[in-house]
Amino acid sequence: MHSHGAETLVENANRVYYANLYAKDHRHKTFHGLHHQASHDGQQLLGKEPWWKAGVFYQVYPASFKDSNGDGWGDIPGLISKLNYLADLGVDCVWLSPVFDSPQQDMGYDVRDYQSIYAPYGTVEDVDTLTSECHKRGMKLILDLVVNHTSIEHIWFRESRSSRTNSKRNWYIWKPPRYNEKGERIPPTNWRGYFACPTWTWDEATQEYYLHLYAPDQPDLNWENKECREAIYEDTMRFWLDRGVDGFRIDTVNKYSKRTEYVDVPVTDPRWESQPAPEMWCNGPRIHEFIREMTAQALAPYGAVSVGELSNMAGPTDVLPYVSAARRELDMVFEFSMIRLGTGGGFGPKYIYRPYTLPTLKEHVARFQTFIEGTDGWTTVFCENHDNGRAVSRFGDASSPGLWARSSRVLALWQATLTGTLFLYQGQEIGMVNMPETWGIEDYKDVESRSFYEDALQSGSTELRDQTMNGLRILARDHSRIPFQWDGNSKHAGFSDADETWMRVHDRYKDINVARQTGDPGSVLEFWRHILKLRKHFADLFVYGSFRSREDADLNRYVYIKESSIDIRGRAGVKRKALVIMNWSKDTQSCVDVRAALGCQEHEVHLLITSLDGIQTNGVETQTALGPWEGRVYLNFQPRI
Ligand code: TEU
Repeated sequence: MHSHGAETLVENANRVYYANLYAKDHRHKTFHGLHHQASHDGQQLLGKEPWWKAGVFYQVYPASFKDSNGDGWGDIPGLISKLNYLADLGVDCVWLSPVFDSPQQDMGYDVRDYQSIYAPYGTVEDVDTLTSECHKRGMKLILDLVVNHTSIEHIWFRESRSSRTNSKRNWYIWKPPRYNEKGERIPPTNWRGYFACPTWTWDEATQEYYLHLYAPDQPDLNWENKECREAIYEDTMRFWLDRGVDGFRIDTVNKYSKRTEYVDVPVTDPRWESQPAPEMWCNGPRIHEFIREMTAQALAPYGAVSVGELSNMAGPTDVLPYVSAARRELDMVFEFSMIRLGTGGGFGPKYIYRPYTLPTLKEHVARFQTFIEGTDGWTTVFCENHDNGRAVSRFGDASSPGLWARSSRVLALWQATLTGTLFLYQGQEIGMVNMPETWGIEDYKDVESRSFYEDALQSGSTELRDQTMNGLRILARDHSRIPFQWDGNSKHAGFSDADETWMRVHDRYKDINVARQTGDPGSVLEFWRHILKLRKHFADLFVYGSFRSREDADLNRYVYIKESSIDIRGRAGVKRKALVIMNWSKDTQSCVDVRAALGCQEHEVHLLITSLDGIQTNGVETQTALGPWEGRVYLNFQPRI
């Protein structure tokens, strides 16, 4: 326990600390914020490391961010008009989801032309302006590279399907039909793809099937074909890097190399004719060769940053080769085991909700926090993107009165204290929540949601239909795709002044929006802004520190230690440490023994932050119980600013 005197000392130190930090924030704001300064306590590491490790990435979903021309779709000029907002938040790099010309069967993940822009988003020149406007503000820009497949309308596919002898026939994967014992034509294999349909579509004109892991409108490119690979490097990557973008988020990066034997997989789900077969296309025999070639030929010459999307990974040993620096494959990857929690698997039962407990979540996080230790690999931190429900609705408490903001701040504290490169998804910083439960299937626009729902309807089982709808209400990709909430007074939450927007604006926009939260120190937005600064300031702990979980089996408390490679000033051999303790429940929970956890004396413990009222830390002792959805960070040293 604190003696009264020591407690006052700690409180005073904290008060002075925050006063200084805030004064500094305001001074620095004029030149783009504290996060761009690299000369702080604990930031010695930053000089040696590439910018993207401690950089904060922010994903923009262009259709829903900001509409500048009143057509109900977001656009690039709209995004440009909000770049100051992103710079002020502490963003270092904008990741823009696909804006290329596309028939929009899968929201631009079906590209018709890599070198032009879907007209409602703007033009190639708008992307150039976006790049330079980002650069002016000290931010980078990465685009979304979708090169596992194209749209069915891409010229390459139109040529490929034009005849069996066309020179681009082998740029896609074509196979002859099989016939069953009744003499009926059946697909080359029994594989089921990601959007609740078989992976093969019959082409009447040329009498063969083509492969598509996603929708029938998204035929897979054949990476086995060298000319095709070269065209991908030239027409997609070099084209945009030559124009000045800083790199790519690379879609479905571990699916380019398919297993070469096209054979049936065992029946694991007898409800469907086609069966999940990710082992036939994930991490295939030539995948590392392809990625190394791509990096060597198209990315490395430009110093481009890359973050690849991996799915269906067995575990860290499979992930490491992709991100080991010596192998020169990818800078970073997204590994999905945590973000998939609650789903019933990627294929048939994806939207049959599967409850899980906090220890399971902790286990996934710990695995992908620690797997890089002692290696030359790197990891990423994220809990939202355009393919998942909102984090506060899934992991926090979006609906109990009073707990939405508290749990949103705890999730911010969690993300901002984890090791790796941090990715934020638009709206996460204001605690945007899932679509209201009262909205019906007609408000879900996503091809995946629609396909799974349709599939459930076709099964004739009302139970399956209801279960699917229930799962969609929690997990659907649509939740993250509704318009961004800028303010509570304007039409469509300030997103657009069109009569109608492409997706409905959330009913709660009057409560949850940027204008309302700006300048309110207890708001989710200001908490994010603040904690991102702390993350940078204590980068040795939060970005680069080693991760040790504690209380693994605790169902409500989430506790871990981050340890720096740097000694406490003046105490050789004693490492700087942070203890993160969060209450992930609506009930009060006891605190852990902070002193013992940090292995130091009581007077050496410093409370860095509590999520309770944003930055207000006064009066919190190390032994005080944690209120509902409260998180704290303690240090074993006196922080300096
Ligand atoms: O997603 C790839 C993917 O396989 C999944 O992670 C995705 O979440 C899907 O829902 C699986 O069921 C990428 C894009 O992020 C996604 O938006 C696209 O639909 C997909 O590729 C196809 O391009």
